[in-house]
Amino acid sequence: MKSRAPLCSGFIFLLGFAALLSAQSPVLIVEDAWVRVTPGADVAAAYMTLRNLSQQAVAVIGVQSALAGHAMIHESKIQGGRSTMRPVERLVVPAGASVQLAPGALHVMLHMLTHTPAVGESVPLVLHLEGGGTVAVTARVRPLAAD
Ligand SMILES: [Cu+2]
Repeated sequence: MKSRAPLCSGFIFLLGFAALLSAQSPVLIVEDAWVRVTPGADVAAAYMTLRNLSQQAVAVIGVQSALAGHAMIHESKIQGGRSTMRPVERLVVPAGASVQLAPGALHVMLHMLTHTPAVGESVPLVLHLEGGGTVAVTARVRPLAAD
């Protein structure tokens, strides 16, 4: 029983160190971020690859964009021959792994667009991580036919 206290404080020290690390270095890297715009629609979808460089799972719990009044993560699925979407409140990227947001699957849904962005335009996105961190992303607008 005596050896318990030092072990415990060592663990708390480690936790504190991990928190410090995650505050200073990016745990989540975003690659190939792009937005597909449908002319005339007031929604658009953003796609990207999330790479977790850390040794702990990272969860994305929210998205914001200056282009959209409301943004959230969706997952598309084929159900009964029809394509449906459901909100993903918490997208987990396992330690050392990647998760792809791509057409027909996971995507960031941008609702209430402030304007229809032009092909080539840069769209800023902010990913909110569980635990308080954020990741800034710049997504490039590609034409409707892109995939
Ligand atoms: Cu959607």
